[in-house]
Amino acid sequence: MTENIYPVPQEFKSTAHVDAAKYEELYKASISDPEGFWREQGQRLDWIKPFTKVKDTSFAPGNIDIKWYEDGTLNVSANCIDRHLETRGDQTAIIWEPDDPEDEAQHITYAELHRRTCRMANILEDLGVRKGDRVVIYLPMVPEAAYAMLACARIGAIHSIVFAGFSPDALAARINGCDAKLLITADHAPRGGRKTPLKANADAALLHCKDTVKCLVVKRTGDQTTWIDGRDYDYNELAMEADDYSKPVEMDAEDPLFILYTSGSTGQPKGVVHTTGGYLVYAAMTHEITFDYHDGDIYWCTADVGWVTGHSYIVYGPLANGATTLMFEGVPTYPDAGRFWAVCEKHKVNQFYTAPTAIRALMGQGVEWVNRYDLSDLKLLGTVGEPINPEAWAWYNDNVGKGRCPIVDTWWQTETGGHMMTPLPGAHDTKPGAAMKPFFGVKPVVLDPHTGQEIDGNGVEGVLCIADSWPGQMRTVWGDHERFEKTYFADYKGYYFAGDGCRRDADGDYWITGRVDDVINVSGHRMGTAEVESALVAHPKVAEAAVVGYPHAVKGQGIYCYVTLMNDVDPSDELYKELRTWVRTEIGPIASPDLIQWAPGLPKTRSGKIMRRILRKIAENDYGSLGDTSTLADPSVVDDLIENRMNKG
Ligand code: 6R9
Repeated sequence: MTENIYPVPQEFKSTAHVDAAKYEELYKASISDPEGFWREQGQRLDWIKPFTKVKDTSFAPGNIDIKWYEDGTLNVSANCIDRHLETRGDQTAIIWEPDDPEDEAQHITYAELHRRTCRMANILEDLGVRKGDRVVIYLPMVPEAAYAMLACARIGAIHSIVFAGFSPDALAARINGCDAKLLITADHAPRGGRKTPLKANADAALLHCKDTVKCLVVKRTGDQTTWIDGRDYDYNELAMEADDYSKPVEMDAEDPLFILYTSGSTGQPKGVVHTTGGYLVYAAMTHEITFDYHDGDIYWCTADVGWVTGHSYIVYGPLANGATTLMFEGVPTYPDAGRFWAVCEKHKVNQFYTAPTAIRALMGQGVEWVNRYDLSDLKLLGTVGEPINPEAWAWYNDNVGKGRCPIVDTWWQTETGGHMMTPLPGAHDTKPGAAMKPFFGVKPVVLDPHTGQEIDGNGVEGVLCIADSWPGQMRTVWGDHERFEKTYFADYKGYYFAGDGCRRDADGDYWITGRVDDVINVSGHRMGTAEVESALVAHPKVAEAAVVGYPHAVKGQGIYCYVTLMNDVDPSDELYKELRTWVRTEIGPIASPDLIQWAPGLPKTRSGKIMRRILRKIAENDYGSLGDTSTLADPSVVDDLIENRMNKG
C-alpha cells in the first residue's frame, strides 16, 4: 500500500476503552453471538421493565421487520437526565456557546437540565401534546432545542427537527408530512452575525398547515414578531409558571423517539423513524467507544441538531453517558476563522468532532488562525458527513491535533442512527480518508453492483451493504413501510443497501468512495438531485431541469443544474440569479445552485429517460469517458452541452 499509516499514539493506547486485542475479541463476539453481545450492552441503560428478548430482526423480502429489546420499557429523558442527578447533579451537562463571542456562554448542570426539561414537558402537555403525538422543532442551536427534544421524549411525543436553514415551504412539508400538533420555534436564529427570521418563516409555513397546529415561540433575540392569539404561545412566559417536575412516561423499546426527514435518490425527503431502546443503546455505546469518552471530558460536536449527527452526538449519546457536551450556535468563520479554536481553548475541549467541509474552508484561511490558540486539551479529533480528502486530513492532523490526536473518520447515515465504520482511536492505526473498520455488531459486505453477489477477499471494490441488523437501525419510513423496503432492501435482497460505494483495501480496511445513487453531498448536507429539479421546474419559465453533483474544492460537491427554458424565454443573467433565489426560497440556502447551464435539450434515451451519467461527466469536465451514447435519441445534444460547459477548465 502506498498510503501513509498513522499509528495509534502511545499515550492513547494505555488509557483507551478499547485496544487492538479487545477490538478483535469483542468484534468477533458481536458477530458470532449478537444476542449475547447486545444483551450485555443493553445494560448501559436504566430500564423500567427489563427486556428479556434482545434481537428480532428480518431483512427478508416482503417482511422487513426490525425489533430490538422489544419487551423492555424505559424513558429516554430519564436515561439522559434523571439517572445522573444523584452522582452528577452539579456537573455541567451542556455548555452553550452563543453566536456572538461577546455574549456569555452558559453552563447548564444536570440538575438545571432536569428542571428545564420538566418545565418544557409540562408546557407541551398543557398545549395538548400527548404520547405518540408529533412535535416539529425549528430552532436555532440554543439549549431550548435540547430541552424540547428531551421533553418530547419525557412525555412520549415524537419529535421531528427541521434545520433552521430550511425554507417555509420545506418546513410546511415536514409539518404536514408527520401531521404535527405543535411547532416549536424562536423569534430569530442568530448565526454568523446575521439573523434568520424563524418566526416569520414559521408564520409563512403555517399558512399551508392545518389551523389546529399550535406554535410555541422561544425568545432568542427579543425582536418583535407577529403574533396570532390562540395559536402562538410564549415559551419564556409559560416556563416561568410551569412546574419543575414531570414524570417520565414509560415507553416501549420500540415506540418511536423521533422522525428525521432526509433526502433520497427519488421523490421528496422521507421521514426516517428511530425508536427508543435500541437507538439509545447504540448512540450511547458509539459515543463512548468511538470518541473514547472518559468521565470529566469536555466533548464538542459542531453539527446542528437539525441533522442526525446533532441528535446522536450532541444530545442523546453524550447525555446518556453523563457527559459534558458543548452546543455551538455559530459558524466556523464568525467573527473570524479562528472561532472553532477559540472555543476549544476557552472551554478546554478534549474531543472535537466536525465535518470535512469546515476543515477545508478553514484550511483555506491559513494556519495562523489555528496557531493563535492553545489546543493542548485536545485528545481526539473526528470527522463525519462526507469523504475527507487526504490533504484536509493531514492539515487537521498536523495543525489542530499536532500529530498527537487520533482522527476518527466516522461513516454512518441518518438511517443508521450511529457510527457504522470508524477506526477506534486506541485500537486502529489510521489512513487518511479511510473509515477503516466496522463498529461492533456491524457486518459490512461489498457487493458486485451488477450481480448482487458478495465479493470476498481484500483489494476489492463495489457497493456497500450491511448483512444484518444493529440496534441503531431505522425501523421504517414514517407512514410508508413499503418505501422503506423499496429504498433500502429491494436492490440487493437480504441486505441493507446504504447507497454508498466502497473499497476494501489489501489490508482489509474500508474506504467509502461516495454515493452510487442520485444523492449529492454538499458541504456534508445530503440532497436528492430530484428535489432541486422539482424546485426548478416549479418555476414558470423552466421547461425541464436535470441536476448533478460536481467536484467542489470546499463543499466537496457543488450543485450543477442543466436548465431547459420554455420556448418563448431567453436566457439572461437576471434569470440566472432569479433561479438561484427561487431554489433558495423553495428549499433553503443549502440547496442554492452553484452553476446553471442553459441547455436547449437534455440527453435522453429513446424512451425519454435523462442520461445523468453523461451529464455528470460533462459537469466534471470529463469528456473523454462519456461511455456509450448510442442509445441517445439525439446525440447532437451532447456536443452542444459540451461546447457550452460553464466554467471551462
Ligand atoms: C451522519 C451523516 C449520510 C451520507 C452517507 C455518505 C456520507 C457520511 C461519511 C460519509 C464518507 C464518511 N458520509 N459520513 N462519506 N466518509 N465518514 O452524515 O448522515 O446526512 O444521512 O448522510 O453521508 O455518503 O451515505 P447523512
